[in-house]
Amino acid sequence: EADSLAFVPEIKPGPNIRRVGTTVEDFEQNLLSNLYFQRGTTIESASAGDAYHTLAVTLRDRLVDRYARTVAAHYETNPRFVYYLSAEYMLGRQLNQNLLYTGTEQWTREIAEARGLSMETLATLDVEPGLGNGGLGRLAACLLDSMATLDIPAVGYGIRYDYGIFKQTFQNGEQVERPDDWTFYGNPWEFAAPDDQHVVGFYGKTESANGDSMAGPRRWIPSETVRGEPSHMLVPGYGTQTVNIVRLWRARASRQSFDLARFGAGQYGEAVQHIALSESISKVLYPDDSTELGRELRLKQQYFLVSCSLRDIIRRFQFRNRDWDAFPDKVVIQLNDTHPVLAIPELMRLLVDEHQVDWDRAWSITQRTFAYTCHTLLPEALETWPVALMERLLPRHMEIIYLINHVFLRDLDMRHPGDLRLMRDLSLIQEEPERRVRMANLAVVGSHAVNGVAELHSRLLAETTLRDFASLWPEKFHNVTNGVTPRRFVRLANPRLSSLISAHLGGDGWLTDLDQLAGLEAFADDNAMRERWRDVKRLNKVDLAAYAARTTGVVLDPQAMCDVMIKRFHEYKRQLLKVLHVVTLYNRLRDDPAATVVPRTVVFAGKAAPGYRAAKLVMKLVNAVADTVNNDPRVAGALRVVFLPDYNVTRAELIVPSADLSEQISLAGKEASGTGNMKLALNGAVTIGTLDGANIEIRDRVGADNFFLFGYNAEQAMSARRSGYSARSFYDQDPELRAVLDAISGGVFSSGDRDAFASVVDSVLGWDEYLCLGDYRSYVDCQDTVERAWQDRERWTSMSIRNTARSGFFSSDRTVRDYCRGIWNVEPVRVPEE
Ligand code: GPW
Repeated sequence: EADSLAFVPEIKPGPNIRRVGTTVEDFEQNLLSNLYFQRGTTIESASAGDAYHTLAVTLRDRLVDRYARTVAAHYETNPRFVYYLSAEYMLGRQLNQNLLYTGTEQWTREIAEARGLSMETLATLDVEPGLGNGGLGRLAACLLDSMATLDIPAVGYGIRYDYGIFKQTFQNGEQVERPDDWTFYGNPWEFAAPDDQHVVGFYGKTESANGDSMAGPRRWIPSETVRGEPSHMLVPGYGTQTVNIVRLWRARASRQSFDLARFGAGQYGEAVQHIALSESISKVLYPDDSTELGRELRLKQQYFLVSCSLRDIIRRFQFRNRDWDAFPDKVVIQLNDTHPVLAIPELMRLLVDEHQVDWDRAWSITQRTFAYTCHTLLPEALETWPVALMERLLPRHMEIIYLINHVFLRDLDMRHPGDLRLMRDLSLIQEEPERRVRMANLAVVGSHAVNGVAELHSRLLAETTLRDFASLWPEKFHNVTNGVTPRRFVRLANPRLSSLISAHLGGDGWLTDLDQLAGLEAFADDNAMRERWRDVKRLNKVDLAAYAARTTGVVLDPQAMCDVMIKRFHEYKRQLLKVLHVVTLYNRLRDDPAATVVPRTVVFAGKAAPGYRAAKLVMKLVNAVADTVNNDPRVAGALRVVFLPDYNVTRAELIVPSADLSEQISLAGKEASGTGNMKLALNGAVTIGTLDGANIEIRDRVGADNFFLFGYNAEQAMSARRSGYSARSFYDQDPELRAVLDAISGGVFSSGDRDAFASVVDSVLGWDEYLCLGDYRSYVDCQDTVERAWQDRERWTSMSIRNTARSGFFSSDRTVRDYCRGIWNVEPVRVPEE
């Protein structure tokens, strides 16, 4: 049994762990004591920031107590752990979550309000760590929440970026990015763990350590090193004692990096240059979502994450275990897309070169340890790295990848002799036009399980993108449909709806057993319930309207239908199709101001990758249309368009509860799953959507009557593209569509400037990968059906209730259970109260 301090993971269990009290008096005493000792101030001289910080660390103290017991239970049980590796986490604000999870919400409210501090002020001071781009990062956070809630021993590993996803502002309707210095005032939720640093190498050369085989052991002599310094945030489960952690690595220069001689010579910039260069690795999150941009620093980030995390995992393994063959029994590593796939050659390197495990045994351990989740079907999102870059940056890893490939292709040739096409397509190395490493192929070859994130996505992966792998190893391929945590996205985001649900279900058991929502079904046609359901929506819309007025000056009508499209801006998601619909409505109102239309508020929110010109121009068009529409008295009262800037988790929690209509209009076959679609349905929004991603499963469950379906299905979209899709013909044949495009290109939304949006119009009229015009008529007609449905208030409310009642499946608890049974083969470990 390893017992030296160096081997102790996190907290060592012991008899002297301090426990927090259980009464409101204890809690108040903890607050006062933390204010005094942590902030060095008294209640009389405390600022709002002092109060916030004190509350945060006091809640953290309560979680530490549970965490210590969790570590003790895990130590005792020595279970199989899930290690979730992800380049992104979108955790959202922590304060309200931790108040809820520690059951101290009411106490805090009383204590704060007695001193004239509102909970809203405290919440505003809580900063959201924006360490991700969109769905992939938020999914990681939902899975962490559900793993803790289900008592699954798990650690999330990621990068502690100094700057998270940029802050979005608008100038002249164009997105302007500002840095997100999220730790400017400090981060009370994290613990630094400087004793657990690891050294990470880059560049340099390899040499034989014993013999001359590439199968090792070999020595890698890096020419550059940085230190990875971890800190962790606590990840509590809801309604349980389990507290897991998410461990984030930060790059630090080695101690000798400051060049004192240069500083003495007055060369201040040069004196710190080396530090800045090393630390740039964790400086900033790449703001690109679902596109690959192939920058060297990005590859360094990926290896940095992987190298630190694997050493940490091995250290934790060795704390309780000796035999390498037991590694896969104690460790499963889930790869969140291809960003952390270098973990596969890295584990091989550590086993073969540093722990003297022979190649074949190491490979068996590696394959049994890893599982890979793919989150896309877009070819431009599949990562590949130039062989030349890999050889320079990670020479030993490149040797290992070659050897993995060699053995894999040799076995492939035994099963399919002489099939050169197959060899070329499945090789880990792409040859043309330049030699590159295919990270998805490496992931599939090195893992025992591969999964897509919705049924359609998993099917299309197996039929298209990964077809040959799926026929080679059918048993490797799984589907695990995504989910979202009901704690954050219903209970915390929508307290009014939560109370109403609990009142009708006789308690809040649904928060950890979301299928219980089915019990609402009985009230779907109940007049009193419908009345209260509408009241909740209306009050939520009043809150949203207040926020919109304060931040954008746009005045919203809480009686109007709230039609929301909130997600990253991407051509495949087709915000442009939504704009075409808005302009259609605008044209109809201008042509006939007496037309009876359903009053509608269209809410957009989302960021675009800073270099994604097409998406940014669509964004500018949204703002231009909003401006024109909102300032035209002829449509006042009927149509409002608002773009809420800086979409993030906090903003989602504000918008989702107010939504009546959820826009999920990606071209079928392009959106892997979607998770915003689930959050909105759970909060009683009715979806208008295509048969894409998880929309299909949502429609299957809520019922075709409670879902507005339009557009091509995935097969039709593929064959339309193959058989020469002609956007022109739609333009020629549909006068309403023609009027819309003519208005945009004629300068109606750009003060007469015909050039402003010419390229947007050209992109849908020419070769449009996303078939916007092909789906236009079907979409607009479907929106007309939506309006007729809205006019029957009672029927709409019943639809809304049924959407909530039938969406229990989309809890991330169910997702985690699916992973546990189908892929991880892990068991919960119960943490005792005392
Ligand atoms: F391209 N997703 C994302 F697959 O948010 F890597 N960022 C990404 O870079 C990728 C996927 C990647 C999203 C998918 O677009 C969305 O459909 C899915 O619901 C989400 O990942 C979680 O699985």
